[in-house]
Amino acid sequence: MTPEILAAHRRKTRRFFMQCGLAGIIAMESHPLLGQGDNNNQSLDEAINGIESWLTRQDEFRDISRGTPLPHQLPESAKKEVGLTRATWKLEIVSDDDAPSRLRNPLKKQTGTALDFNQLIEIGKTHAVRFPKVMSCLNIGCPLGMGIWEGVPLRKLVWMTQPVNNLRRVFYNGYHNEDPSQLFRSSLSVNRILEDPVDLPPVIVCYKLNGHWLTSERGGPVRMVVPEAYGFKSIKWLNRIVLSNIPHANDTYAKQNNDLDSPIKTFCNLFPTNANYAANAPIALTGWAQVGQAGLNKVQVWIHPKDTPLPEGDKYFETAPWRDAKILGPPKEWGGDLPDGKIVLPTDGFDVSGMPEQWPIRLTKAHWATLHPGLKPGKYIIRCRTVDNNQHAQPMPRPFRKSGHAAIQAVNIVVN
Ligand SMILES: Nc1nc2c(c(=O)[nH]1)N[C@H]1C(S)=C(S)[C@@H](COP(=O)(O)O)O[C@H]1N2
Ligand SMILES: [Mo]
Repeated sequence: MTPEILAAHRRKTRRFFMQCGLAGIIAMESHPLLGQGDNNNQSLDEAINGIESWLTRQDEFRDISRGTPLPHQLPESAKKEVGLTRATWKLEIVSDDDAPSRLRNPLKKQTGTALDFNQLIEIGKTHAVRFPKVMSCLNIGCPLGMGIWEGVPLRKLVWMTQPVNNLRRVFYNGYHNEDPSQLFRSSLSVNRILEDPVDLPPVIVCYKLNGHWLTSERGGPVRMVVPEAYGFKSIKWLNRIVLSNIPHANDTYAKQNNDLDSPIKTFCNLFPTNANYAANAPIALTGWAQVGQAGLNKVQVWIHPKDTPLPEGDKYFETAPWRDAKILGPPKEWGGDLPDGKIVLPTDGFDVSGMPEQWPIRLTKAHWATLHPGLKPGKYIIRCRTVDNNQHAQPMPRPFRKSGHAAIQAVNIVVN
């Protein structure tokens, strides 16, 4: 690294570790910066400088929207009519006809008691919460975007209906062109809504992302956001919540063989690499890691000559000579088009000065970099993997494809 970049990185890293106390400083000193003794590598500097921002602008998320037409592409007049604007949005919270919960006060359009946007914002004035979360699709090997999501805990709205008994499951959907075949529904145990598991923020009815009103493409005016879950639980264009006595999940996503109860996994990828590298010159590599429920302890890289056999009987390459990469500290700028570039406080995981309480932050994204020693001419495969805070190396402890993508990535390169 050039002295300036190293200095800047040290400054921000020191500032960060001051917040963590002495243990953090020791951890940092004994965790040398990239490349052990090879701190003058321009290609590594360039790669690190080119890394995406930590937060994603709303319009730069990858979009997973269903519907014909896509609800966010309806003309403004149609959006107004169907309740997809802040001025016309209404949320119903009702009992399930087939497995009724007893509610003293269901919120219904018919009786004029459905919740509107102003009421939601009013509740938000005293009860809003914000937390960072990576939006990630169970079936896609790359996070869709990183945001700070803001909204009202769903339990506040559930309690407004004055439930009495027979309430075990809560399911919900968004606007779907009023066509039953387009319904995309998700569900939660009522217990997840009423009480948060240790360390997790509440499930929220969300109206802001990165400090701005939620855009139509991101599911605005209002979407559900479930902190620890894959994207399919975070229903967009939310307009109906059903309180039910069914004892099981009834998500639309179950129909495609997805495992509905899987929290997001820890796994990593490389940013696109060169196809060719010069022989005997260090190789700069960078990438991202999704920090799942079990946190992120390490990112590791292994470059294997293509014509050499892989370790036998070792499906997940546990015996391979993995090398630790460096997990980069908090960035100087958060990105994501935050108002004034600042984290709005309070936000879960950030202290009163707007600095992260821990790094990397669980259920978000982190970035990493490494300088791999130069190689002889030949064909190689680069692989990378995470190790979580329970010391499980990717794709363990939950390797099955349909509980969330976490396959070890393999990238071909040529050295000549
Ligand atoms: N109404 C509705 N909500 C939805 C979906 C959908 O198709 N319709 N897709 C879900 C899935 S599968 C994912 S991964 C996330 C993606 O969120 P994003 O489009 O904001 O990136 O939205 C979820 N919410
Ligand atoms: Mo998804």
